[in-house]
Amino acid sequence: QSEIRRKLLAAFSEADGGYVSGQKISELLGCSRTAVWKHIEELRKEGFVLEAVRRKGYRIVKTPEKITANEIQLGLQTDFIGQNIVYYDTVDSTQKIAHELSQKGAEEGTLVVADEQTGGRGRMARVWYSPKGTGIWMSIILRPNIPLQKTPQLTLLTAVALVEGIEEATGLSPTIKWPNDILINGKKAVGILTELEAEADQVHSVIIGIGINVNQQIDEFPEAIRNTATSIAIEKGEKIHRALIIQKFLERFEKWYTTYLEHGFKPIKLLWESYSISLNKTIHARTLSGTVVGKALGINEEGALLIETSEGKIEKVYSADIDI
Ligand code: BT5
Repeated sequence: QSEIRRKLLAAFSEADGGYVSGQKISELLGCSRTAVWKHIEELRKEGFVLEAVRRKGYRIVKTPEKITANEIQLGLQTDFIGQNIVYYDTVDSTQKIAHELSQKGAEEGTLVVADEQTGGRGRMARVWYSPKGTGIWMSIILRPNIPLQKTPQLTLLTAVALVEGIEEATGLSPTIKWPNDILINGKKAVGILTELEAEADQVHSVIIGIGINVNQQIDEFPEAIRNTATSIAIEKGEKIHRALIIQKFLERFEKWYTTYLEHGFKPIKLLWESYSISLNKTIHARTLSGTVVGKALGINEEGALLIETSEGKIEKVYSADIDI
C-alpha cells in the first residue's frame, strides 16, 4: 500500500504541478482506472486539493499543511535520508522512538517526525517545548562508520544543513550559535540534540534530534522563553509549509553527510565557520566545571570550541551554554 502511495506521489512530483493522466497512473501502479480514482480520493481525504480534467488527468493544486510521510515525500529529492518516514500525530519524544527503531535495525536515514511532542527534551534533560501543529519535531537515524570522538562533528554538520535548508525554503538568513542553536535575527528558532548508541569505541548509531519553531506566534511561547525564542513565521511575517522546510533540510543534509563521509570534516568546518555568529567575539561559555571567558577563535577537528582567554591561553570547550 505504501509502495503504491510512494509511486503515485513520485509521478505527481515529476509532473511538477502539471497533469498526470489516469492512464499513466493506472500503468504505473498496475491497477484499474477505478482503483486510480480510489487512490485520488484518499489523497483528497488527507487534505490534498486535486483537479481532474477530462483527457488531461489529475493535477495537485494544493498540498495540506501537514507533515505526514506523504507531504514530506512529495517532491523530496534524496537517495536515502528521509526515504523511510515514521510519522506520529503525538508522541512523547521522537528521540525515544528513533532509539527504539534503531535498536530494531531501522535503515540509515530513517526519519521519525511528530506533529506534537509531550515530552520533548533538550540537552541535560531540559524541556523542549513542542506544541501541536506549528513546529517540526524530528529525529534522524544515522549509522556512520566514524570513531566516537568525531560524533560532535555531526551536530555541526546538521547546523550547516539547517542554515542552508531554512534559507532555501524561506529566504531568511539564519546563523549558528555553537554548539547546537540556530538563531534567526539573534533569537533561537532551532535546537539540535545529538545522541549516541555506542559500545567501547564502536558507534552503532547516531540519533540527531531537531526542533524547529515554524508557525508559532510570539504569544504562543511559554513566558520562560518569550524573550529568547522565535519562529520562522515571526521573522518572515507569514506562515510557511513545514514540509517544504523538512525537504530542503533533508536534501542539504544528505549532500553534506555524503561529502563528510567521503572527504572528512574540512569542507563542513569552513561552512560552519562562515555561518557562525560567535567567532571573533568575546563570549562567556558556561560549562559544568565553571565559566570560560574569552574570544571565540573557531572549532577544532573534534568540534570543540576554541576560546582564547585574556591571558592568551587557548581553552578547548566541548560542552557549554554560550552567552554573547
Ligand atoms: C536543544 O537543547 O536546543 C535541543 C532541542 C532538541 C529538540 C528536538 S525536537 C525533536 C527531538 N526530540 C526531542 O525530544 N528532542 C529533539 P538545549 O540547548 O539544552 O536547549 C534547551 C533550552 O531551550 C530550554 O532550556 C529552553 O530554555 C529553550 N527552549 C525550550 N523549548 C524551546 C523552543 N521551542 N524554542 C526555543 N527555545 C526553547
